[in-house]
Order: sequence, then C-alpha cells, then structure tokens
Amino acid sequence: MRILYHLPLSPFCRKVRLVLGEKRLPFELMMERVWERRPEFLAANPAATVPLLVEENGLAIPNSAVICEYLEEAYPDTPLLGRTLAERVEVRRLVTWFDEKFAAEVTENLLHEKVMKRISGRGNPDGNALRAGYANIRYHLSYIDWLAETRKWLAGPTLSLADFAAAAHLSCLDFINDVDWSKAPAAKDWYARIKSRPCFRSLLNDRVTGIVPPDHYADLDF
Ligand SMILES: N[C@@H](CCC(=O)N[C@@H](CS)C(=O)NCC(=O)O)C(=O)O
Repeated sequence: MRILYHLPLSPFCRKVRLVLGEKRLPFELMMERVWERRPEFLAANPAATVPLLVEENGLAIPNSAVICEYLEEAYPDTPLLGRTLAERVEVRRLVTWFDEKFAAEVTENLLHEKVMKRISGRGNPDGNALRAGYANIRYHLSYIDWLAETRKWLAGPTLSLADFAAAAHLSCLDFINDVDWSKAPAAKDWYARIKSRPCFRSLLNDRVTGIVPPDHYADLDF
C-alpha cells in the first residue's frame, strides 16, 4: 500500500492528501514525529520533513511540490495543473504564492507558533510573530476573496492544485479558529465548495490532542 508520512496540521501534507484523494489514489496515513529524527525516516528523507510519500514499489518521494509534480506525471487522469500554458503558469504562480508567501507571512506566524512549537517542545509562541500573522492574514484573505469573486476557481476556470494549496493552509488555520470568514464572503463560498468534496473528508475528521477545533471546522454549511 502507498504510505503518506504526515502530521495532521501540516498544510503541505494536507495539500498532498487532497491531491491523492481527488485523483482517487488509495493511501495509508502514518504520523511521523519529525522532531524525533527516526533513522529510517531520515534515510528516506534527509531533510527530515513531512510529507514523504512512499509508493508501493518502494519509491520514496519527499517534499510536497515534488510529490505533486510526480503525481501529476505518474497519474495524469484528473489533471490538476490547468489545461493551457497560461493556465498552468497561473496555477504554479498561486501554488508558490500559498506555499511560500502565505506560508511565511501567515502560517509560520500563527500555526507554527501556536501548535508546532508546543507539540515539538520548542518553546512558547512569540507575541511579535502572532501579531504579524494576524495582520497578514487579513490582506491574504481579501486577496483570496478577490480571486474567488472574479474566477470560478482560484487559478481560473478549472479546479486545480492552487485551490488545494490554499485550502490546505486555510484548513489548518481554521482548525485553530484563526480565519475570520465573515470578512471574505466569496472566499467563504469557495471554501465551502472545496470543503464538500470527498477528498476533504479525512481532513475534517482529523483530531489533534489538546486542540479542539471550532464547531464550524467540520460543518459543510458553516
Ligand atoms: N517545502 C516543504 C516544507 C515541508 C515542511 O516544512 N514540513 C514541516 C511540517 S508543516 C516539517 O516537516 N517540519 C519539520 C520540522 O520543523 O522539523 C514541502 O513542501 O514539503
């Protein structure tokens, strides 16, 4: 069986889970406490990060961007990178936007500070980082709102990896109740649409010791 080594509140792992689900590729989830530096895991991924996908034939694929490119090449049914060259550029631009810019300006400042530091025993949240995260999420949410208002899906006319990258980050932040959906009605409608897809179900069932998600987290009509 294909195995995805992951952490439940990792947006990069969630993006891969969504892609695997959308492509209907069965997989088993294995939680990897990366900070424990398990030698077998380090041998497969010296970067010591999740996600790591291990195919049934033993091929080990680290890094969510590498995994998503691999899945697109290996399983081209249900394409997620867009149809035309221009669409594919826009999908990749937005995936990079969410996984680099949004991640650095929002996810790192909120999720990493509040959750990752605690579960990996790396100290307390930094107040300056939290303040920056709360300020930045407002701008990012209004950009997502504008994209959702002007396009069918975030990158254009078709559902793509850009939607899954954005939804992966937002779903982690929603789990810790840091997304004010009332400020972004079009983004909220888009998120409700993506949330009701079958590939999202396992994310909505995630439970993390010591953190209770808000009621709306798993509610499809939030
Ligand atoms: N660019 C990498 C980032 C992966 C990453 O940072 N994963 C985090 C969890 S969200 C991790 O494993 N961190 C390990 C650590 O902090 O020691 C990817 O897309 O896979």
